[in-house]
Amino acid sequence: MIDPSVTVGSVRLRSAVMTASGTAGYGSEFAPYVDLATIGAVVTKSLAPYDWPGNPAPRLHPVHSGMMNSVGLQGPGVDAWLTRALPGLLDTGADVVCSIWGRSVEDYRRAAEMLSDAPNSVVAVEVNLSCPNLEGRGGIFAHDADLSAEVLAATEACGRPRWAKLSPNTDRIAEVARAVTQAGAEALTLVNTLLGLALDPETLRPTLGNGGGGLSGPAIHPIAVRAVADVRNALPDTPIVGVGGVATTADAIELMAVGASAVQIGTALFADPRVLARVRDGLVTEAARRGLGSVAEFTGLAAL
Ligand code: RRO
Repeated sequence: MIDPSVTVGSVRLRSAVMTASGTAGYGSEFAPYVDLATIGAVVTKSLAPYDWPGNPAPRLHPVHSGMMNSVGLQGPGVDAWLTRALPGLLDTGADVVCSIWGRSVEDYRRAAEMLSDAPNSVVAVEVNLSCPNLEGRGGIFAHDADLSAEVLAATEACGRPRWAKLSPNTDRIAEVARAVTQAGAEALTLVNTLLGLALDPETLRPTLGNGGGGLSGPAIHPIAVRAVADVRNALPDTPIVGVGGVATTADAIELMAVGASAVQIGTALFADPRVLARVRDGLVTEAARRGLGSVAEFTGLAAL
């Protein structure tokens, strides 16, 4: 028997496969397609301490090898999520990672405080420092190591492990990773989307309502693999959750082999949410074929 479970720092997950924030709703939306109690965790769309309307439509647009999005952080806020969406999600038996965002350090602090009494099945908080679609705030938090560290230090009140989600739109990812780890992040989620722009070929106007957006999907997979490898090399003791263009078992193994303890699947869910179960099972099958005793043994297996 192959052990399918993995650990991300102090958090034990039933499977190495999670949903990626923003691609599976806030609640039990995916329960009709996959038994949510058998995946690693459901990671929520990022929540602020207040409700937020998001960006004008269109918010999603398919491109070669991936997808562009500019959802603009739409959400009901942490309190409304705790009372309206979380109970139904917990009924599925899922473990949950709550992703939070803010426009200021204070916002992140408030969002974290609101989670202090959340049920134990909210096993971690993912601190999203890397949304590409937030304007009027002077850029992406995760491009500033000091500011990112300040945010992490401010989120301790959530009372559970914090994973810092970082941006691939910088060559300083290892520097930011070090800063947030020293400030209290137990793990790192690598990576968010890449800044992109796509035009309608006829009108030559941006395809998304907000202009540019974040690129995700197979196109960014090698970028995610590189980011995980670089950060693992710089911080070998910090657990990493790999995310970026995972659509197959081989993609997941690639991220784990360069150092990820677990993976998240996002864009591929739009085509078929059952990819979660396929990769969950594929990791076990592939571990057996390679003579491993557990899925966790894929972590760091790369011959770099
Ligand atoms: O809501 C979004 O537009 C969004 C977020 Br919060 C994020 O972290 N990454 C992304 O590609 N889109």
